[in-house]
Amino acid sequence: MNRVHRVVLIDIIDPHHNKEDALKNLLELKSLVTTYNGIDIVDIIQHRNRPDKSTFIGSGKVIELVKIVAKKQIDIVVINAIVNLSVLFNLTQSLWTVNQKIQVWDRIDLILNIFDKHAYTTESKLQIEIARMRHMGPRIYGLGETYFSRQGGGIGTKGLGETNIELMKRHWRDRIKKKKDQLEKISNQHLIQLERRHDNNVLTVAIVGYTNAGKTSLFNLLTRKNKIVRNEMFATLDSVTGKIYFPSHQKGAIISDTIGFIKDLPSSLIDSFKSTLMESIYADILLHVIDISDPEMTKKIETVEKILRELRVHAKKIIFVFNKIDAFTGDGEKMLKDVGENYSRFSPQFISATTDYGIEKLKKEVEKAVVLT
Ligand SMILES: Nc1nc2c(ncn2[C@@H]2O[C@H](COP(=O)(O)OP(=O)(O)OP(=O)(O)O)[C@@H](O)[C@H]2O)c(=O)[nH]1
Ligand SMILES: [Mg+2]
Repeated sequence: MNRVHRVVLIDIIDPHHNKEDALKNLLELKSLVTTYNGIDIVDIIQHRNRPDKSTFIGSGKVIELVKIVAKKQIDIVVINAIVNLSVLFNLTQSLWTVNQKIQVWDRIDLILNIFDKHAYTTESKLQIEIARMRHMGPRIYGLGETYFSRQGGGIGTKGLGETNIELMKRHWRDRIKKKKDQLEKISNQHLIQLERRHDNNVLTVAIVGYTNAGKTSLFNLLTRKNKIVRNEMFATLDSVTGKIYFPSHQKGAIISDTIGFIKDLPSSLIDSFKSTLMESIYADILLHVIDISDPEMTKKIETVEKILRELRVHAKKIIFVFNKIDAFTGDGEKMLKDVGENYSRFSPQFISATTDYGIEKLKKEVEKAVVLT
């Protein structure tokens, strides 16, 4: 059995941000970290400051962090931001003095490590490997440079370090290329499948949305499948497809469920997952599932829309599916008015995937879209 990792979270808050936002940010980070499993959050450093260029938290806080890591036997430091790789390198170096196995993760590392635990197919594993190599590569050169110049420096052979770094870079590039070629083969098979569907006039509906919104729950309801539903972020990592039938119409459709989105996903990471997201990119109709009981709903809708734009989705019709209506506790009338004002072009539907509320009506709406498309 692996022992539980002891973690310290670092969150730098811009002095201009209000306290409430900072708290929400921290809550999301906490639920992300606990999704990883086997992690114990031992300490949290929340500091109001501007990010420092070389250490992110500033030299004073680094001293504090070194003490915490030593005293509380921390294994992993998680930074709630996407930071420059040199920052991760500098922090790792400072912390080495007290723990030579210390790991410093930024948000991308954290997400990739979570993905890694939930990846089952060759495709998602390859995508993670490629994303990780892209993210890790420069850090390894960083270590290499310090290490090799120290080695070489003493005996007056400075050139040695440089050659080795070049070799390492080339080796790294070759490995990425190999993995990419493997992934491309899988992507191409997908494309052929999508084209075949298109040629046969089979319509496709894709379920998309923020992570934990209830996409898989809805997918299971519509397809009578039994995919894993968990109160966890990124429970789903691959795309799965099923069939949806309509009682009054012969024309069924293929429906897919896929990985959820989250804010601050760098484009490179989204890019790595394009193979998995292909079902969503080429779908005719999108069901954007939204957790209406979430106070952060509006921001999460924006995040999902932004990512859909980045992916250049082809859908001719997008339906907003407001889920978890059973858990909604706010002012119902106001909510209906707001949704009507802001999202009426997305044919808003209100459902509860746990109580079945609104599912029949949603199906009719999807059927209408399928018939019209
Ligand atoms: N109260 C309530 N909870 C729901 C509803 N639909 C889903 N949930 C819960 O929300 C959590 C996430 O559900 P999933 O279906 O796994 O959500 P997802 O969007 O597929 O999540 P990821 O795959 O992790 O991105 C689970 O704990 C579900 O039981 C609903 O209508 N009402
Ligand atoms: Mg899911």
